[in-house]
Amino acid sequence: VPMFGRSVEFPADSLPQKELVRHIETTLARSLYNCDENAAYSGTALAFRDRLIIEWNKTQQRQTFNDQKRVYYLSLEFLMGRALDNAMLNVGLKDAARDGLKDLGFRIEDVIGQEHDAALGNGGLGRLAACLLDSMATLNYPAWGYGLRYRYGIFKQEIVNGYQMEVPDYWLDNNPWEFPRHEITVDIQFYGCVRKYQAENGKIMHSWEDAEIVQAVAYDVPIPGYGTKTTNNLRLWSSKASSGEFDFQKFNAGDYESAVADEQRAETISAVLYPNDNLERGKELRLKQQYFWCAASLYDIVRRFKKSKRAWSEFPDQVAIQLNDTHPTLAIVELQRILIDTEGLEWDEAWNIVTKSFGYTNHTVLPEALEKWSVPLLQNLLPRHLQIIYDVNLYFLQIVEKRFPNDREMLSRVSIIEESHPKMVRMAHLAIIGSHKVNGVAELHSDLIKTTIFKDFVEIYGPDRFTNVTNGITPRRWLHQANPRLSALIAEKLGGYEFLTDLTLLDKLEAFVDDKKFRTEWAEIKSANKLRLARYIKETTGFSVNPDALFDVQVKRIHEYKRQQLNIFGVIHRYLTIKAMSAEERKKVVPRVSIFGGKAAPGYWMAKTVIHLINKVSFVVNNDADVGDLLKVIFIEDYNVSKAEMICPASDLSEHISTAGTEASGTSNMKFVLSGGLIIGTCDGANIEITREIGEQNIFLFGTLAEDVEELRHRHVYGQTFQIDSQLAKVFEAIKGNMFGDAGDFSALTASVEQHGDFYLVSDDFNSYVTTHEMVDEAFKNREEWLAKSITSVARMGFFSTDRVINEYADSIWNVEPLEVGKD
Ligand code: 26V
Repeated sequence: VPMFGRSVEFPADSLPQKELVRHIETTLARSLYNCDENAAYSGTALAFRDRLIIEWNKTQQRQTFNDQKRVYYLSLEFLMGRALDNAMLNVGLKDAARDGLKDLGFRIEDVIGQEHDAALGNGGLGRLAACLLDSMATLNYPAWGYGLRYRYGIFKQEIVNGYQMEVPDYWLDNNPWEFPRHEITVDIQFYGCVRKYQAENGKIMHSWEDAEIVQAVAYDVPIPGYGTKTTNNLRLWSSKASSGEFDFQKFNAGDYESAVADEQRAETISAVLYPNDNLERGKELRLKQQYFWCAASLYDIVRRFKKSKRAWSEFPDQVAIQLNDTHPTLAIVELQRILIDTEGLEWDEAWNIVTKSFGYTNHTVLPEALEKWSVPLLQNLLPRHLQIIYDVNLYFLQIVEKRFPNDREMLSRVSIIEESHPKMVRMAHLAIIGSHKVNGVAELHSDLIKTTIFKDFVEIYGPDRFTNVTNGITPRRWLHQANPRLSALIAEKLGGYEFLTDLTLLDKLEAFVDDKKFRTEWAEIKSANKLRLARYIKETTGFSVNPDALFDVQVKRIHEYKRQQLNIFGVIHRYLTIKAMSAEERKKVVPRVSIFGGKAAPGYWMAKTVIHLINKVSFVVNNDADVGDLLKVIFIEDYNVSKAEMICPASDLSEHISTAGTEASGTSNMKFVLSGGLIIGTCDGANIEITREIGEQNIFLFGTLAEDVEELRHRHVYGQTFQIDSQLAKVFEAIKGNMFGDAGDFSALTASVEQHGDFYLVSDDFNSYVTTHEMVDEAFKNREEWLAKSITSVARMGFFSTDRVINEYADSIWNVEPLEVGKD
């Protein structure tokens, strides 16, 4: 089946092999005789990089020349994973590279496997940003990503004696995918004070003085689109000591030590990605990161706009800035500051430009994740910004007061400033007030923010400021790259790979659901993917798993709201049930492999305890010969993007079981279904829309509904007695009886349910969870039915492409048009 790609356009004498050999011999200065897999990787990457650069330059030239509205996606996280396979797919010529490498004695998969993941993100939010970049390039939108170039990405997880250990992820050496732009730098100010002065025209102005300066240096990463020449830019900022007068003087004065210390302090800003996901800690360094990156990006955006010599009023017609959560909210304040303090605009004129330019995406309703910065901290670090925030708040509250006279409660609820000790700046309020659109990431989530955390703002601004854009995933990485055989089988049936750029075409697969041969091929691909995972599990954990067993997977960040504890309690229940069975009964049991993976934030004790319990259960169950193949429990170390690419295609069932109303969307649910896995899930996030699309007969839903959560929680705390589910009580007895090692290690987990109000409703949902798993077993016994569900589900997943997502943002929030490269 012919692929998209551009191979036809390259002359035959410049095939990858020739180029990669040239790079190995000249760029890397290595002989082919001592070329190892790593050198083969570097040579291949450089060969493909050459192709990308040409189109990247062309794209940038054309976008500059055309000078139409651009999108700027500001995100503190871009969880890109590996780049080579993606570059091969988008440039074309992967087959030629495979042959060339084989000639040299390498398997292309092994060479691709040499690349270190670019892991500049925690989880869903960062990976979403990466999928959106892929779709923006594929759809030819003139778009830039802006982020931080962390020296250390998310830590590497090692499991030692069942405990998580964190190892630094130093990933920058020999990264062929980034281009340092030492000539593109921005001086960023911190601390100092504000001076008022009278300008020549008599106007009172403000200047920010005596600030410390840190330099931002741009590093660019090409983002190729698929089936197009568009190659967009991801600009990551790295911090460096500014080589100003100051340290020069120190140097000359012989104060070498302190000059070096200053340098290190500056470099610390972009040193490390904060590994918390959904937990705000209010650390000064994190605030520095945020401002450093916002200010550098804004300077860059404004500089580009000013080149076109347009009037400031045209800024929102040229620039759309999307805020990925509240992390970049200071960009709103920074633009206002530039416009009034440096460009001399009037407040109202400036503020009008600002609000028209920004859009804000909310990714969580968890109160502990909502960012707040203390006023004293801001006062010290960004004195001028704090003044502007107070002014924004003043004008905003005046408007609110007019609309809702005498409602002091309302004023204090919506104020940007929380009147606590110390006072706090509520970043979400600032983001809403400074943007023209606010969106959630799945229907339920977008409804929830309108009726709970942002309810007052709906009353103030009306419902039109709030909208929904349901998340998606890029089918290039999550179908074609991760599951090439499934992609090829689909292409064969559909007569081409057009579905990779129009995922709704998958619906044509439904015509083949009853096709016996097709079903067999479908099943064979799933088996092969499971076999590969089984081999990986054997290699990395030493445990043998039966590849014919039902593979039940939960991989995602470990968090109480995601309820891995519910899963492992369910596994223990299954273990106890099997142990109590007669030999005859055991014959009817569907063999299972329960697979877990995910990182806990280093300071999140409860999450670490969950990891510990999973590993202890794994040890006990897997070594229990009496249970054998009927149940195995696996914890996969260091779950990341490239492991997800191997794991998702190998699942029969995956778990998306958050307490209803807590998971904003979830995106791995989509990845699993798109690879033919079924899911067990709660009515939460995008599970609800997945159900609507694929049909409720094709998904295993269970548990409390979001609308009932609050009352149950209230009852747990204030009700007569708290009755724990009887089956769960047996699980707790086993834990307390030291079945999985010292029960004291896990007392926080059982106490959370029994004594601390079971906030996540583990006990309430336990029975329906277990019962639903029994239905899964029954369904799995009927192989043909199961396959029909699998195929039908994939066929109906067209909606969940980030291509659809990007078109929605472009139409309803950004108002930008695509621009094709290579066309006039
Ligand atoms: C928040 C914070 C708080 C401050 C410390 C560092 C930090 C780092 C990340 C976050 C983001 C939390 C929000 C988040 O990751 N949301 C996830 O977004 C996904 C994409 O929209 C969505 O699928 C998940 O359901 C949602 O949990």
